[in-house]
Formats: sequence, structure tokens, C-alpha cells
Amino acid sequence: MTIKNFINGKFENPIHKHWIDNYCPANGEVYGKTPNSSKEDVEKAYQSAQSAFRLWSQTTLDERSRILIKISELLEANIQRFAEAESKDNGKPVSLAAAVDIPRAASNFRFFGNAITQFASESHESVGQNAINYTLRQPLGVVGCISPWNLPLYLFTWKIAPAIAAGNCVVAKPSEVTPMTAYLLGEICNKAGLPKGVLNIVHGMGTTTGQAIIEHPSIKAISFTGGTATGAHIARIAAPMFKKLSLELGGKNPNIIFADCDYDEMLKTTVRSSFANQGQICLCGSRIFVEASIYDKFKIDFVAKVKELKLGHPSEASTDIGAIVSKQHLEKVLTYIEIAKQENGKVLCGGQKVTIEGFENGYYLQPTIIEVDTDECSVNQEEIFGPVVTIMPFKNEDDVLEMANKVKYGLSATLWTDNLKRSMTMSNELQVGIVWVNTWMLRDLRTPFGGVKASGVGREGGFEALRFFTEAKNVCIKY
Ligand code: TXE
Repeated sequence: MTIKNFINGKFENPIHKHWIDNYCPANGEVYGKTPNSSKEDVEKAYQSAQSAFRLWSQTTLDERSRILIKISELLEANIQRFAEAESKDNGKPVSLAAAVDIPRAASNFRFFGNAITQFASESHESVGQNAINYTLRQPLGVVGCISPWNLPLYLFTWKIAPAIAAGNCVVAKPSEVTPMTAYLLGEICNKAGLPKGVLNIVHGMGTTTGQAIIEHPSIKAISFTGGTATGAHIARIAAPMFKKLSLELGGKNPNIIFADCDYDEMLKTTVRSSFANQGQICLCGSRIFVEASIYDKFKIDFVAKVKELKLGHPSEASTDIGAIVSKQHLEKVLTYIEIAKQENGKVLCGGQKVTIEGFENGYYLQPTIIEVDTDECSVNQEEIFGPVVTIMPFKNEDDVLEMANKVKYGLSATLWTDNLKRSMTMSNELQVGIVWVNTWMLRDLRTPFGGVKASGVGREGGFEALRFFTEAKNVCIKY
């Protein structure tokens, strides 16, 4: 299967005919190729976006909304096909892609198709000065969207949908590790009647194609989700050109469990928040802190539950844990398990590569729980982004709050407690962008989404995303 760029509504080979192998993590085999697009391809995509901008930015909100909702419906009608493609590219269970990734990609278009019809700006009457100010919210022009491999179509569309809803035209690049569903999206956009040039998808490596997008002098904004080091690099390139930046980066999220919680609900959800999508979600609760009085019980129950998870080929309906996204990433995660052992961590379960009959070269790793004796060890401080969690006990609120905040990241936190005062005071004190109390990853697309510290700058979601993708202009009229 040869993936092509989607420029001006047409599928095209990269100008210089440079390609990257596309791997299937479930069996470690190359099953296709993806363009490694050059600066010239990005320029072509930019020109196409720029030519479409005037008309698209003048298209009525009703019409934009209608097209976005049509894209959403077409995605919904093709869930199985997209889910299978996502799974083949990423290694995640098909069942997960069909239940979460693709429906959410469809929701992203539906949500922003509706949101744009409700988005409004303010007016300010300058009392006593006979003047009125009103604010225009104008689209930026051509914007860049760069997304990662863990939730490929889900995060790709989370950026594209608000960008085009707000009247911008887009040059977008999915991760070179998981390009397939972004490729398929082009076809759907054409069927939905999205005018050509409004969305342009260029495939390739971060260091070639991604770099060309962030360096492009006329691309007005970059919306990026990915690693913290890449985010810092993008900021260094884009900031001197005064591009608007939204950076959603890594996380090392605490999952804080108090003895007074609903234990069964907590246990069930903690298995999910630890290992869903092979632990490759920036929101996973990878540092588990448990109140000392229930620590021993939790440890036994958690290990037992995690051992029940079925690791297998992503297309098996019974599979809970599929393959890790790439060989390189599997090796990175394994290295962290070794570091944990050197730093006195005790592997309570998992920790080993798994060979599945018939798919011997696939990238499988057991879900892994590591008991640590200090929150300062590397596996408790650095983002592993795989099926690895740490557990350790804590004494009281102050103690756990200090440990929770003592990392460079600040994306999300989960609190398990039945105490309202504690959940509210701790939510105030946690240095994160999102707190879940007695739940995890319950998403309402209207809410601001993003992190603090090394987890990024800016917020996605709801009107925050529409504000990001528009420029406010104040008009003051004296009468
Ligand atoms: O991400 P990269 P990688 C974390 C996780 C993971 C680590 C590295 O810890 O192990 O990051 O993952 C594009 N200019 N997260 O290396 O490189 C790249 O092509 C422009 C957390 O896969 O940041 C891809 O499209 N673009 C995370 C996107 O950036 C560049 C999800 C992300 O890739 C570029 C993924 C450049 N110079 C990884 N270099 C989350 N927050 O959910 C790379 N890219």
C-alpha cells in the first residue's frame, strides 16, 4: 500500500520520490510506504491552502458546519475500515480503535461543526465616551497541524476540525509512524465536499516534512501534539517568527488513591488508566500513589487484575493489550524497565517482551507494575509512554501533593476519594491542566484541554481551540 500526499484535493507522490517504510507493529513487517515529503512538497501544500483561503474564510458558518458534520457522518459510516487501518498501523486492538479512536475522530468534526455556529465575540461600550468597541474573530490564514502516533486520527482531527471550522486552511502532517488513517481521511473530505485546498496532508519525517512546516514563513500558527523535546524545538524555531503556538506535550500523571474511595470502581479504572492503548496515552496515570492503610491490599488486587489482561494480536476480539507502536519505542520502554531495576525498583508483574505464535517479530510487551521506594527515581520522573506504571504508598495529603507536583510535567491528575473537601482543595493545589476525581479520561469536548510546565502551552477543546485558530481584532467606533 503506497500512501500519497493530499494536496489541493488530489493524491500525489512526493516531488523527490523519497519514501519511508511503513511497519505493522503486530508482526514487525513492512506493509507499505509513506512519502518523506520535502520542503517543495510543503510549499506546494501551502500554495494550495493559501489559494483556498479567501473563499473558505468567506464561506458561511452554516455551510462550513454542514461540511464538517458530513465528514463526521462519513467517518461513522466507515468505522470498521478505519479502525482496522488504525490498528494495523499502530498496534492497538481493533476493538479499541472501533470504540474510541474513530468515533472520537468523528465527534471532533461534529463537535466543531456545531461549535462554530455558537462561537461569538464580545462588544464593549465605552460609557460616557460615545464609543462602542466590537471584537472580530478572524481566521489566521494557513495554519500547520502536527500530530503524534499514539491516537493517530483522534489527535489529527482534534486539530484540523477547529482550524477549518474557524475558516483557516491547513497544512497537516500526521506521524510518519502512523500515516494510514490520515491518508484515508483525504478521500472522505472530498466525498463530503470540502473545497479543495482547505485541508492539505503532507506525510513525512518530523525532521524533514515537519521541519519544513514549522519553518515556513507564511504558516501563521502551529498546533502540535507530541514529545516535550520536539515541542521545545518547535518553540525555538517558531517563536522568532511570531507564530501562534499550541503545544500539547508529555505527561507523568499521578493517580492518587485514598482509602475512602469506591475501591472496586477505582481498581477497574486504574487498570484502564494504566494500560489502555498499551499505556501510550499522554493522560495515562503512570505514577500510582496509594494511601498506606490500603497499600498492601491494593498491591495484591492490582497485580491480580493486571495479570488477567489478555495480551494478543490486535485483531483478536479478546485482546486487551496489543502491540507497542514501533521497535524503537519498545526498546525505549524496555530500557526504562532496566533502569528501574538498577534504581531499586521491584517488578511486581510483567517486564518482559512476549512472543506470539505466528507473529514472532511483533512488538509485544507485558503490562508492567514496578514498586518504587522513592518518587525521585527515573521511572517516576521521566515519561516512559508505554505499559509501565509505578506504585508506592503515601502517608497523608501533604505528602502526596508534594510528590505529585515534584515532576517537570503537569498534564493531568486523578484523585480517588469520597471526601469533597479534600478533592476540592487538592484540585486547587495540583500543578496540572486537568484533574479527574473518581474517574479517568471522561471527556467533554467543550472543556479546556492542555497542560502546564513541560506538558505544554495553550489549551485545545471547545471555544479555546476556536480562539487559538482566530485572531481577535478590536474595532472602536465613536458616534
Ligand atoms: O514524538 P515526536 P516521538 C512522547 C513520548 C514518546 C516521545 C517521543 O514520551 O516516547 O514523546 O515520541 C513530528 N519539526 N510523546 O519521537 O518526535 C513527528 O513527525 C516538526 C507524547 O514519536 O515529538 C510527529 O508527527 N515536527 C505524546 C510529531 O512531531 C516534528 C505523543 C510527534 O513526534 C519534528 C507522542 C520537527 N523537528 C509522543 N520532529 C503526547 N503528548 O501524547 C518530530 N516532529
